[in-house]
Amino acid sequence: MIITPQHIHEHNQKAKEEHAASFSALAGQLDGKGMAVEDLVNKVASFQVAIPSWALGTGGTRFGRFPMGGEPGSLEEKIEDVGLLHALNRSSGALSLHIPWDIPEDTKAVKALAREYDLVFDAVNSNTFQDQQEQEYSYKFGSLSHTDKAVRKQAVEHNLDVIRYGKELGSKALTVWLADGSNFPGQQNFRKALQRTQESLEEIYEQLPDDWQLLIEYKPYEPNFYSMVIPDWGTSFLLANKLGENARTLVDLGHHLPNTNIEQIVAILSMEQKLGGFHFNDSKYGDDDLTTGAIKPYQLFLIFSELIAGGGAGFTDQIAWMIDASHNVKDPLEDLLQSVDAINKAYAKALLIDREKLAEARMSNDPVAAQETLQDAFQTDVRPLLREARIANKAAAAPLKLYRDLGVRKQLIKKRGTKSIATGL
Ligand code: PSV
Ligand code: MN
Ligand code: MN
Repeated sequence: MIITPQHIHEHNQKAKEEHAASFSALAGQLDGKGMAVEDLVNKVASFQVAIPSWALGTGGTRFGRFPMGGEPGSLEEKIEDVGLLHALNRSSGALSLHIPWDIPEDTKAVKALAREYDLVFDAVNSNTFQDQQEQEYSYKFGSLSHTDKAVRKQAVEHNLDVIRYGKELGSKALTVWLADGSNFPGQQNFRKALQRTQESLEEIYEQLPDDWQLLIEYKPYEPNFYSMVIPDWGTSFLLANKLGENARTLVDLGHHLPNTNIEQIVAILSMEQKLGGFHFNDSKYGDDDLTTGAIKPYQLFLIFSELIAGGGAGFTDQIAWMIDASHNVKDPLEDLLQSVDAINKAYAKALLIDREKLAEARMSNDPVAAQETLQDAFQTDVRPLLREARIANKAAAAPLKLYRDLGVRKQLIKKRGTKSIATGL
């Protein structure tokens, strides 16, 4: 065990005094505003974000990749890495698999190993955007939308296989992201491509277990640069509505054209009970997959504000939360710790919004008061609150610090070598 309860305990003992002072100052401030501090701590402490198996290695771009060593080479090692994160923050208790990058050979053993680290399996992801060696037909010109029925059938079958793996692991959702689309005007019949996609999704949906969700992810461009079959939330929402109650839209923060008002999309989807999943990351230009909260923390806060407004107390259990990021120059595990922290921060700050004041400001058409109300919450330093939640959960007061103090990456390199390569993009 790289991180033991003893490590956490010793680390927290050292942080105790400073933390007690900062938390009592914040608690006093919040209490004075009539907020139930204990309730806030409990909410933050129980919030869990899934870690994607493909974000545990160094990402890179199509120009190059600069691996840092100690990367997980097998599913078991990926579970170990997510276990490390969860031991440090107790907020990453789920793992999302991408098939066939992660084929569990012995699902029972894999499930048991995950249980040892207190992890469950979140949404399983299908992959019809790459050709696999043993596969009969190519996805070069699409998968679920392909003009050839045989290719569509192969892609449907793959999704059904993914559901089977997910069932054995205890997942409750299938995420479908399609790279299908076209690179040039005229190449594809938009209507027919969407119609065929819908029919293929219907075949998958028919086989979906009753207590599962089918999450439909959208993306405006890449890898196709003229059109994507599911380019936006409207198209995903349309498909989800046609399929039925258990089909929902998945919002990946990086899958929008610059300056899109994502919080408004979130508001509308959650109002319609069609927001099923989330892929957190941050971006400046496109699908940059940068650390969540690194570029636009205010946007993240506004998104959480809408989620809370729409979902009430139980909203955290109804949506599949996941990070979908890539790391070119950072240690992937450090990057993931930063992302989870930023997500918790945005969530905690959004919980601080004085909803009554905001409603009043809106009703009296007072944009100044509305902005002040949001800023009052956003400018609050919630770090002591997050720390308190972690300490209550027996996580590290400062996960990133403990990760570095223990030299986790060094230990992983020693165990796995400098040349290990993680599967995934
Ligand atoms: C596509 O850009 C995406 O966001 C989808 O969620 C894929 O499953 C994932 O990235 C693959 O890296
Ligand atoms: Mn994604
Ligand atoms: Mn993406």
